[in-house]
Amino acid sequence: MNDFGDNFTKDIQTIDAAHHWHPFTDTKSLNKKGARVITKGEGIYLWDSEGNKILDGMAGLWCTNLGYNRKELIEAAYQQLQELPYYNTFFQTTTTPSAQLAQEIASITPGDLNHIFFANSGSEAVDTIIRMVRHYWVLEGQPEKNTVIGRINAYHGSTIGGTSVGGMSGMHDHGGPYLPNIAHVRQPFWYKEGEDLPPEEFGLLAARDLEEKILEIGTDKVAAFIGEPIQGAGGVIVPPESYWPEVQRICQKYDVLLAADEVICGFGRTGNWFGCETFGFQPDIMSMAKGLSSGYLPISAVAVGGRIADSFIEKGGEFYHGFTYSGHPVAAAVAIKNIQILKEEKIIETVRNEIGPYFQTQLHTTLRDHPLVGHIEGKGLVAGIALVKDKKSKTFFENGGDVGTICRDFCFDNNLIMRAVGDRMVASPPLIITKAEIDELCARAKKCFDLTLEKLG
Ligand code: PXG
Repeated sequence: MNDFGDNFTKDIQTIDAAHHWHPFTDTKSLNKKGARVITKGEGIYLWDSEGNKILDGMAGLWCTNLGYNRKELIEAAYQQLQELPYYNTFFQTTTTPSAQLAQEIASITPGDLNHIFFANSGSEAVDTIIRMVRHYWVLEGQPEKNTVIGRINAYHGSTIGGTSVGGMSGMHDHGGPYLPNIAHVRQPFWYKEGEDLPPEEFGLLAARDLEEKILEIGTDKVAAFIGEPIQGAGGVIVPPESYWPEVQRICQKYDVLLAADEVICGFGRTGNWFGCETFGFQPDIMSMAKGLSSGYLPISAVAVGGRIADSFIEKGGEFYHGFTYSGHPVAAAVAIKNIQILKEEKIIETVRNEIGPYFQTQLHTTLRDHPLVGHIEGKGLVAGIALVKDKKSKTFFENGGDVGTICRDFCFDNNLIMRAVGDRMVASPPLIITKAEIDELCARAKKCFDLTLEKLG
């Protein structure tokens, strides 16, 4: 039985299987079992059509930072819908929310990232960065400085541009060939690729792979480097502290623009407004999405620093780029309210000083000694947990992501949402999570890790 009548779940699953093609999903196997129908959310919890209450340890897809059913966000959207549901910003017009949101974002971004270009998704923001940095060098009289460097195992979205600079080999196998003049360097994945070096030494080594690549391609040919402060979809890879300052030094030395993809790290996830602040570097340009509106409506932005913006404004004339919904007034109104709540309730300070450290400590306390857990890394309210075959000798499972998938499925069946990335379990709960809820998350995770171990025999 459920709240909706006996056949509700089945009926939705049937039409879903017949007509709804899901992203990143094996349709055949999903259709066999039927998708779980999510019907309601409140705080950090979701409910499905069977009445199960689920702890959302992923904040949707790393985005519902203020949790579900925040009345002020809903009210902001409703009011703006009544006032002006849509107007564009292409042809010499603006709207009040889009102008105000641009000002608001400029006030929270570090350095001189004061010019804000709006889009609707993280992927579009990344594509915008690719087009902007390449055109910047055209405006500066160096049209051949057009290679963009990303990293192996980075995720920057599913559009052609995002997939190209992203470093997921599986994605490159689908739908290519991808953009020319893109290169990839190694990731700062100390636990798996640290070569027995102390983390700080390995951080420098990983950064210097970028230097080698720039020199190999030619300093006059590299436009920009793009990276997530913490790789999210790649499994929550937290770089050693030496990594980002060294990347910044290298970019400055060779006059390569530095782009931060803050789609996951932005808006408090790591305990600061942006991940670049947590890791001590200043990008020339950054993308943001997800937490910008707490996922209530699709909106993303690119914050552009003075160097690039001034060149476009002074020399560029019209930049042929934009989206119908760039600066959508309803999404912008929600984002303004979202930022206001983050400020008024000091949520980011709380993540930095109290709830983030508590989350990391509790994860360690609960899971560190578990036979399956090789390593736990995280910052603020995001963490990655490596599952290993043998803890002492640090032996990884041969079969890639199978164990992660088993564990993820146990979580799902036990009303806890955690992501599996290969053999890494990932958590990224809403920023409003309480200490008691963190305890509950950890206890449920432990139970599911136990079930996984049991199943592996
Ligand atoms: N950059 C980063 C760093 C991201 O994490 C994007 C760009 C693309 O954003 P859009 O809004 O176009 O999806 C992302 C998105 C996962 C998962 O399973 C992660 C993302 C999206 C969907 C699933 O971890 N990140």
